[in-house]
Amino acid sequence: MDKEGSSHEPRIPAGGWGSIKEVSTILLEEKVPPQRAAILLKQNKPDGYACVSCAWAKPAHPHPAEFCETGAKATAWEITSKRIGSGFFAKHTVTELEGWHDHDLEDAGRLTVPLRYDAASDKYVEIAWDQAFSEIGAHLRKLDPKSVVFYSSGRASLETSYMYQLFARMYGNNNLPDSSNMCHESTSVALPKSIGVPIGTVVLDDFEKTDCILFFGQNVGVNSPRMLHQLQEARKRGVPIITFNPLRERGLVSFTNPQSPLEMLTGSETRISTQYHQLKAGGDTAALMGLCKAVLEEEDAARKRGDPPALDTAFIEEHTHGLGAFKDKVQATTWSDIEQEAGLDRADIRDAARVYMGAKAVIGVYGMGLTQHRNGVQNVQMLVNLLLLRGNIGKPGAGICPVRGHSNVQGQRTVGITEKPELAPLDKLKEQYGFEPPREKGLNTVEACEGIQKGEVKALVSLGGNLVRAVPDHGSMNAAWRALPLSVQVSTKLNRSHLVHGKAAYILPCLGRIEIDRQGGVEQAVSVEDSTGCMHGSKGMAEPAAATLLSEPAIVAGLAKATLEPNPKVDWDAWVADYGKVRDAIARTYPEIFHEFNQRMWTPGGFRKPVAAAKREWKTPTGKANFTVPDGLTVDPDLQDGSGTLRLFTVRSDGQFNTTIYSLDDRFRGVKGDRMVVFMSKADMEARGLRDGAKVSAVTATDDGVERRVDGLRVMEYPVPPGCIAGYYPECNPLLPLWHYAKESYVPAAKSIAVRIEASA
Ligand SMILES: Nc1nc2c(c(=O)[nH]1)N[C@H]1C(S)=C(S)[C@@H](COP(=O)(O)OP(=O)(O)OC[C@H]3O[C@@H](n4cnc5c(=O)[nH]c(N)nc54)[C@H](O)[C@@H]3O)O[C@H]1N2
Ligand SMILES: Nc1nc2c(c(=O)[nH]1)N[C@H]1C(S)=C(S)[C@@H](COP(=O)(O)OP(=O)(O)OC[C@H]3O[C@@H](n4cnc5c(=O)[nH]c(N)nc54)[C@H](O)[C@@H]3O)O[C@H]1N2
Ligand SMILES: [Mo]
Repeated sequence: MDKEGSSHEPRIPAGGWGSIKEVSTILLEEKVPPQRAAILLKQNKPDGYACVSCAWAKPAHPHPAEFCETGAKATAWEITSKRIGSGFFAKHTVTELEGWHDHDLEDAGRLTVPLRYDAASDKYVEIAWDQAFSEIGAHLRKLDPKSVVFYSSGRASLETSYMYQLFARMYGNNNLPDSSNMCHESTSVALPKSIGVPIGTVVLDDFEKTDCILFFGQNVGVNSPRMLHQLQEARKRGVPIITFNPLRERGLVSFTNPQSPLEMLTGSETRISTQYHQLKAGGDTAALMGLCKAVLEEEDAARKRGDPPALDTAFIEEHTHGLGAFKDKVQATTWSDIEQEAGLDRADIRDAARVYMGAKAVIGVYGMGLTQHRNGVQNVQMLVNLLLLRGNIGKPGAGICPVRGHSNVQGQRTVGITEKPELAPLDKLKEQYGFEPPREKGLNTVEACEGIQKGEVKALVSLGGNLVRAVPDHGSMNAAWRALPLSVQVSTKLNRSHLVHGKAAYILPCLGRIEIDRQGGVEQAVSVEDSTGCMHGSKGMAEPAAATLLSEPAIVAGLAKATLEPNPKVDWDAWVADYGKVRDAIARTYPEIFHEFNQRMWTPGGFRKPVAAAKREWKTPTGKANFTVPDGLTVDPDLQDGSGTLRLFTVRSDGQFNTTIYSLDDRFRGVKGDRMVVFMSKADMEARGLRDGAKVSAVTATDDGVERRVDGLRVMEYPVPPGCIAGYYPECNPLLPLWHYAKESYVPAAKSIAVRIEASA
């Protein structure tokens, strides 16, 4: 375990001076004047705006500056002084823009006017808002509702999202895929079966009470840096943090708090992980099986010795179901199989188990390292199994903590953005709005892509995001996308999805959440849900990028009015004039969660939605928390280990937010000016006769007759387990087959792609 260093791995802690430098650089590059930059002090404050970056919890008693490097970059990116209007589009054809790098597209500036694609000139041309709405509405009215997809990326507010799902359902489908389908859907499928809720059970307070934290496949220093405050405080109390991750991620190694003058001056850093296990990508079910095996072995040994049990027997008896079958599976699994699949020694797994058993309250944190695998659902359920063995769900300081991505991705599901009709309150919508909601299952993201490939999907409306770049299989998807009869993008910045567009294509530019949203002269507020199920109000603070922009609620209402027959029970205009009325409507649909929404939305720290499992109430068919028996350790039928195949997992850097590339550097991994890299172990380089810096191609190792390759990758020697390599998302997405997704949840298995490496000629 804990193998230090290679030629490239920087020794810097997360946070620290590097973080401050990064923030000032991006503010300068985006030409954000100091008085505008000052609004950063209102980020994630009870009277401020909710950061547009990640979904991590917002404390009731925030730090003086409750923002991180990542959040400050996202803010600078949105409140940039750069603008693109009709002049920009008159200058550049779409074909020319296609040759631009993703970074340069978004860096051109904020979109300011509604645009329609003009095939004759191959350019986007300005169009009036009313005309855009009426043309799109006329097009949608002609289509079979089943052939239209309403995608959303997880940033739009609760108010916008509620209006959007209602629009889709009144139009006639449940085709409401979202970014969560590529992200934590494995969580949303796994947890209800195991513990009867689709979300995590911990709140911030639990981090103050815990005495052990397990970390599986989540890169806190880059993707949710504000959480480092909780981890640093826990470490100061001596709480062990045990990490399972194939890469040694700097933010999981050490942290210097940029908000502590003393730490900054003395250069002192907190060691974050007390144990760091570099398991094989896809080895988590095996590692978790090993942890459970060590606990169950200790239980037997303790019984023989007459010592207190290693299991929480009272909890298991009263609250769980299925331990017997799970135990049989654990016993039937050999240590040598576990070692082989996890790529870890049993002694190291036992070390981790010993610390786990020594703790009274344990939190299990995880991210994409568990969910984006063929067995992503099982990975999550195995973590639950481990926690259940010692009663670590539903008591202070303990629980399961999926770290969500987009700032309101969890909230969108809460207010009805889902393709699964059983998760939406259809009867309630019927009663409230007097229409017959569609009952048929809608398309998720993978199914929407399949539909686009087959030509069955005729229109794609996107509320944010950059779907064409976020999905797998760019080679075939890009071509299929261009055959779509209609694409409509509600966006803040220019991206690939505007260029790889449908035959009729519209870009509808919107206000961002950081901007002041005035309706009839009155400033409006919106709300979002964080990773811990807490709802927060958010008030824009910056002047809008352009007077021509509309808010997201106004755009959704504009589309709905132009598409749907009038319904006396849905007054879209009244909702746009006063978002408080949308919140009243949400409260009527979901009274248990959102009662007195308008009064409670400014509660410091947010108001929490009820999470039954956190109170040890189990809304599962057995009425208990369920142990789940895994199918087996073999990670993935699509991975053909051996014969020179490597497992590629795709990761993010601190220089990006998903497909938004702020910079080509990755300061935590020592990459400068180029994201076309592949991180490889010394052993795998030697086996292939590759030098550091060698140029290679990656080719997907599948036998479906499709060639998937990415050329021009530079090899970087890095401490990653032999047999596994890492590359960047989205650059490596052409290698990911669309059919390579998690069973049950359909999350593309972006963390385990079988590839071969070929030296470039
Ligand atoms: N700065 C920044 N912040 C972000 C984002 C961003 O792009 N940039 N994106 C946002 C979004 S939408 C999301 S979903 C989250 C994503 O945040 P994370 O969940 O942290 O996602 P990733 O960076 O994709 O990968 C997570 C970690 O999993 C590890 N890993 C890879 N394969 C495996 C495996 O098989 N097992 C284990 N145990 N670990 C593995 C990788 O080494 C990496 O450290 O972040 C959000 N926040
Ligand atoms: N290989 C691989 N693929 C992956 C992943 C991976 O780890 N590996 N991760 C997956 C995950 S977890 C996710 S969540 C998806 C992300 O997929 P998406 O959510 O679809 O993509 P983003 O890159 O977040 O979208 C960026 C665009 O959103 C628009 N935007 C920004 N702010 C706003 C706003 O306030 N309103 C509106 N309307 N638009 C706005 C801008 O135009 C910007 O260009 O990608 C998935 N794809
Ligand atoms: Mo995500």
